[in-house]
Amino acid sequence: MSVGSEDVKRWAAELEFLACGVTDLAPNAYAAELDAWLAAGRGGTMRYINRQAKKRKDPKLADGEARSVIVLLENYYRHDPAGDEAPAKVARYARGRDYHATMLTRVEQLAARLRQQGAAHTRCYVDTGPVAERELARRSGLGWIGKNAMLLRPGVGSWFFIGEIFTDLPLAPDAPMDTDHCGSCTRCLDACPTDAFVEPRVLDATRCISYLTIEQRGPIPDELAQKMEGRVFGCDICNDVCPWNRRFATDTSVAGYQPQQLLSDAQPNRFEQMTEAEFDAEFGSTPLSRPGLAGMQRNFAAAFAATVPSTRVTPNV
Ligand code: B12
Ligand code: SF4
Ligand code: SF4
Repeated sequence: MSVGSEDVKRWAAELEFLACGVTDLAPNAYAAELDAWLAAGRGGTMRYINRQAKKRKDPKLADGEARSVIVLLENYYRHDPAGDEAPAKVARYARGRDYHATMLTRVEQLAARLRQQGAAHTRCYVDTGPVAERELARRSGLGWIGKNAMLLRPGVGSWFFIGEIFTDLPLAPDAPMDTDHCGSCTRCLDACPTDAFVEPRVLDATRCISYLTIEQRGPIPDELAQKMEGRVFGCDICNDVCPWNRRFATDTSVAGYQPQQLLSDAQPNRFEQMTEAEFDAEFGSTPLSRPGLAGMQRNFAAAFAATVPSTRVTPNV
């Protein structure tokens, strides 16, 4: 049986992915933008992006056996007022189990089906691969790049992850989405507390609370710490204010994104007393394991620096 793009999309819908598109292995049309971003130091200490730049600019180098890329979107949104209002704020995407594993397992289910139907080669990525995921999604017709740098989808918004299957199946590519649905809106640019956008669609990661709390090693500069307002892991502001999300966000059907208690309980400062073993037991399978215990202690100290004069965090924050 020969597999076509429509078959793949039908199977993706059966697995309850939000959307599925197909693209080819052509070079990244925004390679120059990636180079400029890296050259300006916008990626800070995320040196892995420099190391992977060639592959990010040319998907063929990421996977020489593939002939098509299937791009999948996975809704992770859950109405969660307790998490939204918690004094210690964790970004929405990180309130459940580690999304890499949750989504990758589901992407691999689709890849297994492709192999049953004749694919000899499938390689799956969710966030961890040397590929420019937003650009692959844009050019497979799944959305446009908003002024907040996110991939947004008409009628959906941006509360989703992006994953891919590189495969040797020769699938018909979708037409890219080249339209801009932001119009004259600038809400995300205006709302960013650290002025991290150099211009629309260009984020200086070194000023972004998401980078500072998850990726950066070492202390968070005071000037930026003053703007964190309780954000101890990631930041959702430029997504929260977007009218597309306000209008269209709907709860995901995927159980793995169910918010866990995490930090929305009564003891938001408990990292102060925690041992490494306790942290691993409680947070080892969540995204909070990336900064680790020392990183979370640093984040709390910074996030409450405006209200707590010392580096110790008091119980009533
Ligand atoms: C490094 C990284 C970060 C960094 C830097 C983010 C950034 N904007 O560059 C930090 C730690 C700050 C970060 C934060 C977040 N991230 Co992040 N991150 C990544 C990662 C690993 C690489 C991104 C990258 O290469 N950045 C460098 C810039 C230059 O590339 P880019 O953003 O991909 O932009 C491409 C296009 O926009 C295009 N382009 C550039 N200019 C222009 C102009 C026009 C007009 C057009 C059309 C295109 C275009 O060129 C670039 C590629 O060549 C990707 C996964 C991946 N492998 O791609 C996830 C990823 C982008 N992150 C994701 C998420 C969810 C987040 C957060 C929401 C998490 C949070 N709540 O804290 C925030 C959002 C912050 C924001 N507004 O971007 C999702 C985004 C899903 C989506 N709907 O877009 C991804 C795709 C992970 C995933 N698999 O789902 N992230
Ligand atoms: S995630 Fe927060 S800090 Fe980063 S660009 Fe968006 S609003 Fe600014
Ligand atoms: S807030 Fe406005 S400008 Fe920013 S991404 Fe959403 S629609 Fe575009």
